[in-house]
Amino acid sequence: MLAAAAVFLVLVLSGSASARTRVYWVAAVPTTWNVIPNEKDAMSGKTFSPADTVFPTVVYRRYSPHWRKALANNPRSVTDGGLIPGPLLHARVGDRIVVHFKNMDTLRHDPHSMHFHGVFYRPSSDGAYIPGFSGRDADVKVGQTWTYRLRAVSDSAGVWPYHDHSMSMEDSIAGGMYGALSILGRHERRPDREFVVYFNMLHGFMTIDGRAFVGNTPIFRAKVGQLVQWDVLTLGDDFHTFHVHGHRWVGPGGIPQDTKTIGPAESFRVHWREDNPGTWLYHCHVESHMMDGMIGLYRVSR
Ligand SMILES: [Cu+2]
Repeated sequence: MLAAAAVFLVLVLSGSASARTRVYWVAAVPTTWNVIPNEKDAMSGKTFSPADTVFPTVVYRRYSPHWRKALANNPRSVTDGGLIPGPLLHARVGDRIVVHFKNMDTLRHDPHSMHFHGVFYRPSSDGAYIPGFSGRDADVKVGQTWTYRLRAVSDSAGVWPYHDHSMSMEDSIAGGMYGALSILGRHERRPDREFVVYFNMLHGFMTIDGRAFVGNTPIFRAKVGQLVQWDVLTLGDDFHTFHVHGHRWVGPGGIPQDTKTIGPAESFRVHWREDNPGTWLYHCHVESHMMDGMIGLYRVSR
């Protein structure tokens, strides 16, 4: 009887038997980024030189505990493995998320921060610069650290952006300093494949995950029968239209869709059970954006 009461008490106190604390270590770091590593637009045949496509910038980077070792932000299968976007942060409804952040911006020497959409937090984890109100969470200077404490609550399931909201926010976002949170419902099944499509203008090109044109943007891969999830996000000033060839998903009201528009700081995820093998295009369907680089390949094998 006493044991049963103790178990009950533990369950009540923890909220859920399966709730976890997810701990991430992230830093703002300088890097040299190439928007078009193969220096080519495969569709038009136009070529570029590194003078057009390579530039120094500051991005979010995943680290091992206490920032001992710089790590890859994401697996190749999720974003093509580069440093744009930042680490994909995973959680499940009920979890606590702890993000330890360090400013290592020795390029611009700007203050930075992290501001998260979609989750519960106190003002000291907001990361947004508010004159006279905000604290160090919004103004992490070079060499300093801050810990953001977040909770994935019942209305957090979905995909959400995070980004710099310090005084240097505009330059930071324009330089590729953004990432995504991917939060599963309490009992939701994990997809077999997860792809992040981050639409943004970068260095004058229209990019997906910081790259422009087929052959540079991520090549996403899946197998027939797999549950695939596409996480679609954008920041900056433009609206985009997400489109994947040869596939449809179920939209609001149960209506099938193969396009969905997205505005600045909006985000969504779509799912399907893969059933159509082949090599397909995914792209922004705003025509000029597609021609300026927002297009990539999706390969489905049997
Ligand atoms: Cu677009």
